[in-house]
Amino acid sequence: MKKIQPASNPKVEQLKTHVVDNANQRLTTNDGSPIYDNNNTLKAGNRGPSLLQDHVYLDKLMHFDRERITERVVHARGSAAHGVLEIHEDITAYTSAKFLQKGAVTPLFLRFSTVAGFRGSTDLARDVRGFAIKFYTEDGNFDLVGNNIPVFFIQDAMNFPDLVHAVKPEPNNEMPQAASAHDTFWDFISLMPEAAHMVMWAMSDRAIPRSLRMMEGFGVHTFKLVNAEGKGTFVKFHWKPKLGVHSVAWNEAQKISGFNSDFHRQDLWEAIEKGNFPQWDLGVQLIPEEDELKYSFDILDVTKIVPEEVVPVKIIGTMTLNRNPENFFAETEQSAFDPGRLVPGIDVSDDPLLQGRIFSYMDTQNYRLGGPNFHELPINRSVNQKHNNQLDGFAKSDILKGEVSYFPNSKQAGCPYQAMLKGETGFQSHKQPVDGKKVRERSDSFADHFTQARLFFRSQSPEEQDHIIGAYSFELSKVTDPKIRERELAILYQIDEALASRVGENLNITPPKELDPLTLQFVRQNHPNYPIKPKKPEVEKSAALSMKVKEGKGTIETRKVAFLVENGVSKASIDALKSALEKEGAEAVLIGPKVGPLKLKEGGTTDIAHTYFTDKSVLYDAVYTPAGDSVGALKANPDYYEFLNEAYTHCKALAFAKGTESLMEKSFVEKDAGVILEEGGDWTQEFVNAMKMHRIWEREKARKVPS
Ligand code: HDD
Repeated sequence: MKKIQPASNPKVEQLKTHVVDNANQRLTTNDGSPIYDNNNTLKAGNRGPSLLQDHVYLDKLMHFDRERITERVVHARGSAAHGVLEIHEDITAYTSAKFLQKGAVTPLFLRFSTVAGFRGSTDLARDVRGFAIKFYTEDGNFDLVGNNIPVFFIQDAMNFPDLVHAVKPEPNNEMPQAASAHDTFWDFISLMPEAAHMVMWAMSDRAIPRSLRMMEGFGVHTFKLVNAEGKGTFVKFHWKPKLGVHSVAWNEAQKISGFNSDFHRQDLWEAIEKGNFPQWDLGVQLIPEEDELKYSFDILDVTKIVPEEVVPVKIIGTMTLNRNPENFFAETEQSAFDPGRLVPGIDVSDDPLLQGRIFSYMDTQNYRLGGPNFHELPINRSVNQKHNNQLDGFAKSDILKGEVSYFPNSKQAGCPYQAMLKGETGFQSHKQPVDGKKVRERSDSFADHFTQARLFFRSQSPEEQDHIIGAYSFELSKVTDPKIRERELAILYQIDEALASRVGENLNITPPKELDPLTLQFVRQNHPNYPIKPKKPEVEKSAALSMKVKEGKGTIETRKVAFLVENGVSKASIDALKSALEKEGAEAVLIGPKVGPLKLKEGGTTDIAHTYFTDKSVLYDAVYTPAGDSVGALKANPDYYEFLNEAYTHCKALAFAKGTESLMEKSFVEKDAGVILEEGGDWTQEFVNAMKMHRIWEREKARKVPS
């Protein structure tokens, strides 16, 4: 991975002016008065009652009592980092946006999130991941508030509060936390076939990423690029991770949630601290305005992708995350994203979900951050100084100079002036013709809910399909109302018969062949003539939708390999694999019986920071047993066997140094392509190659990976 030093940029410099460094400083009150004693309240006598005049205590407690703010109504759990976007292709023909011009380098802040859980919930929930980016461009902030899944559950913003109420913990008992596996979610979903496509993604391994650094990102909606002549081009934004797209198994995800619920947050933080800066390519799918109605699907319908085989993704730039926030609350928590933050050269399309979002985000930030001045918070400030006549409000920090705060004015020579008055461009909405009656209706071009869900399912490898079936079976088994299960199976039947019957088998239900009357009744509210014959799709399969690593394509950069050791382990045996892994950018982590020094066979000690008490195989990508006088202790260690067995079940690569093979006998590890023995040949390379495939999929026969 290319290690780029975090060069300074205008946003970094701006933030620096707000950073407070307490090193070598005296303690003060909030008003700067030096504090003499920070241990004792002011009392009438040292055993007497406290005094109300203790302004030092009042100052401290008044602030403490107000430390918490309202968490985000969705996407409350998040982790973020600073970075830059560099553009290396010329797309001036499509957009005048300055930050998308070849050679432009733009500072940005990216916040990843889960959707349903509260702020303190686990990172490994089965959920969509938010992928929200604020670009600090010279023309102001542009926010691309996307997800790691390219489609959405609903087509119209009117349904958003209902969707969120259905998936969040149920209102009577506030259960379950950060999980969609409950009645209300599936009740709603089984009445809304428009969600079928996105639910398929959410039931796939995409919803349990191995790392935030190994996820794709999508702008999701169709947006518009606008060039200097005012010509519009529809666009879909894609972020393609340099480390590939990878996930954990559901069984692992649930265990990781117990062993380290900050797994993704810590992984992102540590990668950046170590200089392993995560990178994504920025890709665009460009659709000429003339082609708006050309496809079998409607490009304004957010439940549809534009298959990459139909419109290729053109790579135009690279995003690098290269700096952790200085302070979680000030930056990550107070960051306020809004799809309505647009800059010249980019505009919204008529997608009714996108249109509805434009209101919701600004409104929620006003509430969550306590008033209309949230854009003056350091993390939200544009790098170009804003100039307008907006005044006052809670927590105003800009100090407007002079007596003029209105437009037009003559006292300040008409300033701040409108761009048009000086022949400058400024933000101009794309001049698209609009004609229509005011109606609350849904276009019938939005009525095909199953073709792309089928495309997704049929584009998956057999193992990925098994995981999807497992996920539906898990979630629907948690649903207590049998009618809801049946209603959902009727939807699955419309997508793919085999999918429906395999999930049905696990639930003891024969899938109904027709949609449930309640579901139909609901769909006909939007489409009175439903069912409407879908158009023939352009493609039946799309290779880009499968995450399975193509032979020879993988990388093991930043992957972590557990070296299982006990006293007496051989340093030479450790080093043999360690150096091979480090050459590939991976990391060897010794797991020993206790923290502190561990005796080496060759004499001397090595320091152990990770132990069998704290670290489990689910936190690692592969496992190695080095040789030495440690074999006896390993043989007697049940934690060692738990480690091996779990790594094996989760289809990870395992290596055994010469003399440790016998340890396999007491485990249920069986020799296969992913179990590498140190016996002649280039075993370290074989191990690296096995890891590059991410998982040893051949090992995964049905039910080998527990649900
Ligand atoms: Fe949303 C937050 C992504 C539809 C209303 N949304 C939020 C965040 C992400 C998304 C990544 C977290 C931003 C952050 O890190 O602070 N939302 C999406 C995507 C959608 C989508 C990709 C569909 C394509 N959202 C959507 C709709 C509405 C909202 C239709 C309402 C009409 N979303 C919100 C919100 C949130 C939010 C209530 C909660 C916290 C916040 O905005 O800042 O306004």
